[in-house]
Amino acid sequence: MAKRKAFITGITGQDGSYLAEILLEKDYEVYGMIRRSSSFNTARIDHIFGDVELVFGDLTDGSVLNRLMRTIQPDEVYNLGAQSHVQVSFEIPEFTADTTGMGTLRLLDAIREEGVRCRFYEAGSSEMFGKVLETPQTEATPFYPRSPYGVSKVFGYWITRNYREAYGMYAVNGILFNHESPRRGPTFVTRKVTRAIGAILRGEQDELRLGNLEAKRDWGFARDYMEGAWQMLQAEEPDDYILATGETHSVRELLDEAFGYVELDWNKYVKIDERYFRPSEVDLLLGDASKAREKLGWEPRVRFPELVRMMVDHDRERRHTEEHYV
Ligand code: NAP
Ligand code: F7E
Repeated sequence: MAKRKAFITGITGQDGSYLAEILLEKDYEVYGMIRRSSSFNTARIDHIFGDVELVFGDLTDGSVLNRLMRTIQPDEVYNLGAQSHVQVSFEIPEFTADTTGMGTLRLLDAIREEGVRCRFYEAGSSEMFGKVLETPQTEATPFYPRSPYGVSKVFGYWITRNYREAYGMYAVNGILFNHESPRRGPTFVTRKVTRAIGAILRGEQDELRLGNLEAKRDWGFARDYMEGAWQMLQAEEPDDYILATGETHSVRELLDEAFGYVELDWNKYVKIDERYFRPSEVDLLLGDASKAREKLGWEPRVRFPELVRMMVDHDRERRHTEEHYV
């Protein structure tokens, strides 16, 4: 039997790299779209470079998306590409909307235009709940985004639902709460903290500048969540699902857990810096993933303390200044 073909946007990112590994283990032929960059941007997938087919493209370039859908004819499309940094989205709102919002429309429309019969996954986000209207958040909780990023993801969510309803496409939204790993980008708060701990232990850093320590997040492990994304596309009918751990912790608790693990007192290192406060903040996220548990049999395997330790262990081992993800 011919291998199933998967197409991933954002394959060079945290989630894309885990998803590519998962799909290769399941014997898919994996195509990944990468952007041209003036320096290498494939550190997270270098270990599987020979096993995946990389093609150039960009979510802002519709003609390329059409050509890629026509020539590859994938069975499953995972749209993970995005300008994914919430604070940065306030600095570059139009680019964020173009990539993170309009990019989803361009890809869906390429699939429709080219008549490709595939299943489509959209990387939705708990940032859509923003200034939350109820806690815990479920698939029925109304959205109230608080950043250009969140607003762009709400567009991505609705256009995915609209293409499902209007054209009968198999298109699903994963509504994923924060998920982290040793491959997390270095400017997200978990990785910023664990990298700083590594540098402090090596005597390379003696200060860690952070913003709001009171914000609370539902933090899980990225690989668990990419297993869930794949499971969503295997269901008989397309539907939308939350993936979350059902636990919430403040940034302050993250500091306690991470610095406590290596027996350091974070109060000696952390300085509050106004630059890291957002124009409008998301104070509390806590997800209810019962639907994914009941309908897909999905469960998060890694809990908060284990996740933090995994990341600290990775970052204390690192001997080089450049990024080494795997
Ligand atoms: P990430 O590490 O920031 O990766 C983002 C990926 O998107 C990278 O491969 C990046 O390529 C690519 N990209 C950026 N702009 C693009 C463009 N214009 N055209 C094509 N590709 C572009 O993000 P992640 O944490 O893996 O998250 C994956 C997806 O899930 C994103 O859509 C994110 O918004 C969403 N999400 C993430 C979380 C989370 O907690 N991690 C939660 C909910 C939803 P370069 O490497 O070239 O920059
Ligand atoms: O911030 C606070 C910050 O940037 C978490 C993305 O993957 O998850 C991610 O978005 C919290 C916020 O993630 C610093 O104010 C304090 O309250 O790690 P973050 P995020 O904004 O939750 C969602 C689900 C996504 O979809 C996004 O793509 O931590 N915080 N001090 C800080 N945050 C950062 N980055 N840096 C600080 O110094």
